[in-house]
Amino acid sequence: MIHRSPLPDVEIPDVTLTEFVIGGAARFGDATALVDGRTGESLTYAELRSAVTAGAAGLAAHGVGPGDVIALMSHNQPSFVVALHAAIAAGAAVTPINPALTPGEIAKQLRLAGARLLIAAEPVVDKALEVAGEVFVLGEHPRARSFTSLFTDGPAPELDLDPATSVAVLPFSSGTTGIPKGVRLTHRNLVANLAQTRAGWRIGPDDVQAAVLPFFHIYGFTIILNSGLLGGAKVVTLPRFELDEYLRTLAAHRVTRAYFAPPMVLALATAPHVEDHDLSSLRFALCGAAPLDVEVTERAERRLGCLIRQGYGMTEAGPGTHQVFDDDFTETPPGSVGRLSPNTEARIVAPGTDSDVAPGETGELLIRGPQVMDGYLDDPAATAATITGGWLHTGDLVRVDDDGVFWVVDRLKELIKYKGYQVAPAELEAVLLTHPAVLDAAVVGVPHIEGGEAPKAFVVTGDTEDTVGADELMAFVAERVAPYKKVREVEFVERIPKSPTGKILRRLLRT
Ligand code: 4UU
Repeated sequence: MIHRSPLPDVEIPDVTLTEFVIGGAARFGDATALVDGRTGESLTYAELRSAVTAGAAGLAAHGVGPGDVIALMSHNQPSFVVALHAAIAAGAAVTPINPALTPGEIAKQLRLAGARLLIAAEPVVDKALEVAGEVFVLGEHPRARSFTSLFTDGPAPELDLDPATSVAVLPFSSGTTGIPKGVRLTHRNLVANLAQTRAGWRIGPDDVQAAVLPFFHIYGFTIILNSGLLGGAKVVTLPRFELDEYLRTLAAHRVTRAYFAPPMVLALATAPHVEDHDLSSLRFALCGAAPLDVEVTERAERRLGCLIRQGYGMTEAGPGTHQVFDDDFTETPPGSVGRLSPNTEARIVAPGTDSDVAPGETGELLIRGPQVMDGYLDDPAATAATITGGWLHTGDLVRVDDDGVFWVVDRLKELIKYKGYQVAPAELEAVLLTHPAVLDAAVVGVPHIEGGEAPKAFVVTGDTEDTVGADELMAFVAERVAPYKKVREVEFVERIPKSPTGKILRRLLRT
């Protein structure tokens, strides 16, 4: 059975992402588009548009154009947005990089993405210079040219690109299995997802969006940043989540729409002094990227004075597939992820089969719609395993009720989510196997208070068991991966359970 959205299909304009998102900037003119919540630095829509044009013209003069990939590594700040849309308006695809990555991890993404230059935030320029050929800095740095020094007058380049086939953004995701892969999101994928979500959420010039979740991740990118700009809202950026600063920012900017990941909701539910802040402007709060406990949600709602509902999606779907629409925000049960977005179809199948489960039963969610990625970069095998007959395999177990409301029940895929960030077990296993004492290794997610879940490694050391301890192995991994990917528990075992074909049987390790 194919499930469909209760909303009618929306039209998907045949334009580039940047034209769609800030092409209409003239309508909002002198309204504030972006404010740095920490420094107060701000840009109006008119200023954003002219900075993007100057940046695009400058990049084009520098030789950047369609077919090129530009890497962007920064925390949330207004200049991230200028660089992002300038690169896209120059015709390039942008691969966003998490600034927490180690130099080795950054080098790998640059290489896989085929990035020709890297635009980096000032605090991570030194790391960028270790691994990238050409680095521009957002801000100033003694060893790197500033991105704004590229700006030139003159029109943005005329682009001859097909929005349906040209990649706009290339985020990395491990999907249902394996190591992180470039996700080819075309202009059309992202324009579609923005048009789809707009149908369910009324974001307008009176709205103020709090943007602390990172723009380098698809949730921050599409749902928070670009949805906000499309609607003409004021987007207030913060570089990281610090509870007191966050609450002060909500109050000072009279934020109307807040976007959370589960650790933020947990912090709001348990921290003192939340009520000391005037949060009366808040009308909408969304949480996504990982499972959220209903009891924690209710505690946080009472202190915020605003309902919290969940969003769901994945990088490979640009990301949104389900929404709690503004119109049914109150009635949609907490704990659910709402209904299908327009132009989005779903099936729920028995895992590993192509058979639909009986109504109300739990199974793997498959998604079909214009937001589903064009495929993984340079990986036809992974693409073919993930999209079959036009259906994207989410690797999530869900059920749907009679009202068309979906519930995420469990995760079938091997992916671990630490604070909502992707951690790919295969990546950590590969690191562990480079340790001389490790004969075999398997990594699974285990419950973790702060992170929701965290990586635990099962390790076979054979005869050398006495010479390598858990702490040493954890330190070995920690030196090689970003902090959020750290292995936080190690168990030595005699062997790793595997299927006859050699696949790790992770379910057996999790119990
Ligand atoms: C249980 O995390 C994301 C996207 C988050 C998102 C999307 C639309 C948040 C709000 C929104 O409106 O993308 P990825 O690719 O990093 O991770 C995708 C995976 C899913 O497959 C699922 O396993 O993250 C998990 N996930 C969730 N799990 C995402 N949202 C939820 C959720 N409950 N609400």
